[in-house]
Amino acid sequence: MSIQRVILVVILALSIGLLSAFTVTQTVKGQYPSYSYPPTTSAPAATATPAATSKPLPSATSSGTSLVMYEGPLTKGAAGSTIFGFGNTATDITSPGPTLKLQEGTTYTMTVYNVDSSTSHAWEIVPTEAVSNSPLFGAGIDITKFIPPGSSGSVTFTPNQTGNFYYVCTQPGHIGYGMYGDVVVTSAIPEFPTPLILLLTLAVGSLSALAIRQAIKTRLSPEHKALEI
Ligand SMILES: [Cu+2]
Repeated sequence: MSIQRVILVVILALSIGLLSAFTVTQTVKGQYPSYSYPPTTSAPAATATPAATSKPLPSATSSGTSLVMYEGPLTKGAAGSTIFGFGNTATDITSPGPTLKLQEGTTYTMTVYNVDSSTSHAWEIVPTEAVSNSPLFGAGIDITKFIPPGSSGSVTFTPNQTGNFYYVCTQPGHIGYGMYGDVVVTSAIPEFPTPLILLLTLAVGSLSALAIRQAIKTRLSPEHKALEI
């Protein structure tokens, strides 16, 4: 085998290595399209511990990661029709409410306290900023019968889809009164960072070339073995 052929084989091996790494990367990316590196490690926004009050305890059996939100009249920023909202605590209710950060595949139990003294509210996750009778991930609390003033409700759900969604109150007109917030669901699987992809590409390409070089060397005739390839 001539040197030229060996070089050709090495180039071919490098190309195969590059293509393999690229294919693996693209496959992984295709499976987890909406993920960004570094992974979001921040804790879910709504993790405030419920205030020790006389409010009734959640009726649902709790499981998974516990989340708590409060809903009712705005504690700040009320203007025009914007009078209701959501908060991580009973004394920090805003419109829009705090962004709820969730991870795909994690089970959550959300408890929502209605701290309003006179108006019933509800809570659900929806794909658009509109009331739905079919909440996303089944994440809805009293969406048709509503949470009475001073009471609370719970729901256990597992996001099975990444993306940007919303949580809203289902009482007619309450979205217009300010009762909405963002929901961000991220994947649990991290994407390969670009430097790692390059390193992997180089490693696979180099290893392929090295293996082929060794294979060729062992088959060379004695006089060709003296040549360095
Ligand atoms: Cu409401």
